[in-house]
Amino acid sequence: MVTQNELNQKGKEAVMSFDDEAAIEVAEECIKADLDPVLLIQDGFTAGMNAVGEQFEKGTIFLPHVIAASDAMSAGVKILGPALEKSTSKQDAKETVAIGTIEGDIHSIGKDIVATMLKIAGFNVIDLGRDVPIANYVEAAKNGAQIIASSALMTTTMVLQMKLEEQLKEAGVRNKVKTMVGGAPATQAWADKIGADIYAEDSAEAVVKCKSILNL
Ligand code: B12
Repeated sequence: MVTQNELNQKGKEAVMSFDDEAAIEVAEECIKADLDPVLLIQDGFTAGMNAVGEQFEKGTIFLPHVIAASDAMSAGVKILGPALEKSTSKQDAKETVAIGTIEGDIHSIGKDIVATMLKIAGFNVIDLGRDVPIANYVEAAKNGAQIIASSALMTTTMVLQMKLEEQLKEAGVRNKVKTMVGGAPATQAWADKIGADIYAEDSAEAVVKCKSILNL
């Protein structure tokens, strides 16, 4: 029987070798062996994406490889959807989180994972998509979302998380919502600097902090 570590390693290798079919097989194996899908995503697929990112930075692989790796990861995560719902105790929070990747930024994998984990935790999640105009977040705030969450994967787009804070204030809705920021370049110091209410490093922390700030 495969162990969790072996499975995670296989997941990492599937992403690093841009292999959709292998990623799907690993995800199916995870379900069959009743292993933890969250660990497979975090320590398997995501570890693979990070390794691919490092190779991209060094210039040993190119953009089409990164696209192929992210496709493999998405294919695996898709299979894990139902298993994820079973693995986490579902709560009946009906609070709404509107989440999207900020304007100018099309990186969606991390945002999708955070959205999935929040949904599983019982939040009503409005996925605004990627390359989301600031006005759409403001609209979601006006329409009653309790938490406005933005993802930014580039130093050039994370500055728009600051613009989002400003535009929520200008629209007179900043005090009605909590804001949450995340994505690889974001940090707690960044959140403090721009006045965001929550920074979370990953999806698990995002769930804990969203519940905590809404006293759930
Ligand atoms: C995959 C990838 C892509 C894919 C994206 C596919 C997709 N559908 O998302 C593609 C190939 C399309 C792509 C394109 C580009 N990319 Co790119 N990409 C990456 C890569 C390798 C991995 C990102 C990823 O998915 N990681 C896996 C996920 C699971 O991790 P994550 O996103 O960090 O998410 C976790 C946490 O950050 C957090 N989180 C994420 N979002 C949120 C939101 C909230 C609210 C919270 C609380 C938490 C949270 O939780 C997640 C789960 O734990 C990174 C390198 C890296 N190591 O980050 C570069 C990287 C982000 N890309 C980069 C660049 C430059 C680009 C391009 C401009 C390349 C180009 N020359 O065209 C374009 C961008 C186009 C655009 N306008 O956006 C740079 C950014 C550099 C910078 N300035 O900061 C990086 C860092 C690579 C590099 N070192 O050069 N990219």
